[in-house]
Amino acid sequence: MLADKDRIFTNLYGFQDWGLKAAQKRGDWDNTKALIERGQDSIIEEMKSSGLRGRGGAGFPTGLKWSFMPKESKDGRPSFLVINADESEPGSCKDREIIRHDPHKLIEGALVAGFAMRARAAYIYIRGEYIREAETLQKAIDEAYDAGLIGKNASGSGYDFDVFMHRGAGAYICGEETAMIESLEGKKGQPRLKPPFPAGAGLYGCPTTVNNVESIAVVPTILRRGGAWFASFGREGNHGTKLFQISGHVDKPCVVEEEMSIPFRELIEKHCGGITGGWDNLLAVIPGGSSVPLVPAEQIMDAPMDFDGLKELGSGLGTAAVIVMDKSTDIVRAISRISYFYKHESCGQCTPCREGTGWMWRMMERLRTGDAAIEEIDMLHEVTKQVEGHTICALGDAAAWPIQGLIRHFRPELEKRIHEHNAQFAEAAE
Ligand code: L3W
Ligand code: SF4
Repeated sequence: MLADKDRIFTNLYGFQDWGLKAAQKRGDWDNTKALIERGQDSIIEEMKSSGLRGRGGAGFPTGLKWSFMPKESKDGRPSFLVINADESEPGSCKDREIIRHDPHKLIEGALVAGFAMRARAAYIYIRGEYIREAETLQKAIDEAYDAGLIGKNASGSGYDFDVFMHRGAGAYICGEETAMIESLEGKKGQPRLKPPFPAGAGLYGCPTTVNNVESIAVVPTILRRGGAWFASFGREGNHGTKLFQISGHVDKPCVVEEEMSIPFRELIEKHCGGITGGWDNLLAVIPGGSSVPLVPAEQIMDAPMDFDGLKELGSGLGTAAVIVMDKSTDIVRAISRISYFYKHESCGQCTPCREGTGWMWRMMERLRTGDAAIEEIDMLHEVTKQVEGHTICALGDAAAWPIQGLIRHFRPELEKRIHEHNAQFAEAAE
């Protein structure tokens, strides 16, 4: 278990004030100028050595991503950092806690990361429903400006750097990095085709890096304590500390910072007081937010909670939003509800997703009630395969994978419902 001295988010539960003075007492903004004076290349190398992988779901190596940004400006074009605070993945609620209770970690991280990428400014795109969080964040940004920590000659470093907050308007798809860029430009939030990646052509056509809130908020601590310190946690290729968000059928749902790769059982025992009704009552877990396939109880128990460990189980760490379901769960209904979410949130610009998400949800509803033919299970699986990998952005995959997970692990339950429904129908007809 992670020792208190190794926690980055020391005010995660808001026991102390989030404001600048209290944040400084906790170590934030401590000689930020010295961090900047290390120079861009040195900061990027330190981030690479930390092994930090993006905390927004995809797990792309952060230092490597920053290194894609140009060292020289072409045609006088500025570079930008965009921070993804559009936390909308069902189950995810960690970025919210950072913004509520530790906003200065994010703003200081924005400055240092922005400097490392030679960015002119950071845009923090915050989920529209996070009304109080947006108020807190804006106040924290204002405090940082007033104290000379950001803005002209930020923190006395000689570097000019602005931080702007932009509120979303409630579309899940704006969490996809290129849809977010479109939305920031004032357009309809629809994903762009990649490549080009944002590092080549992003906000207003300028080089841009989009990073998740948690990825940026850990940067100052990594630089102060060293990449090797961060890399000392977790397994090879899965380093660092991580915010896990555990919801569902546990005794105490919570957001907690833990060592990457902690086994699932230990995570739940130590922080959540166990599974409701005991371990024998566990049915399945969605370990990384609604986009990743569920893992049945017997497979998840001793699994390391990290990118590679969960990938081996056919699932993923995603945002580490761990949704625990006990045996009282109607698992077919749960996945059908997730299907409805993706159908609702599809931006509609590519056919496999626009049409496929509706098809998948309607078939899921038929399977939920059992009012389907046995062959429709394979037919639905086939539809998920037609959507997966055939769309502009990852929403198509995210809609397909939970259903594939259900069919892989709970086919007998689907068949049982159809047989029971047919038996009832036959009985009624007699
Ligand atoms: C330059 C290359 N850049 C990749 C960059 C790319 C992006 C990052 C990862 O989806 C996942 C999705 C959800 N040159 C590059 C390059 N990059 N190759 O690296 O890219 P990618 O395409 O692997 O992922 P993505 O499209 O960003 C994100 C999953 O996250 N998810 C949850 C999302 C939840 C939220 C939320 O609530 N805040 O976002 C859960 O699993 O399904 O698979 O920056 O540009 N050659
Ligand atoms: Fe839009 Fe869906 Fe296509 Fe993504 S996959 S661009 S959400 S239609």
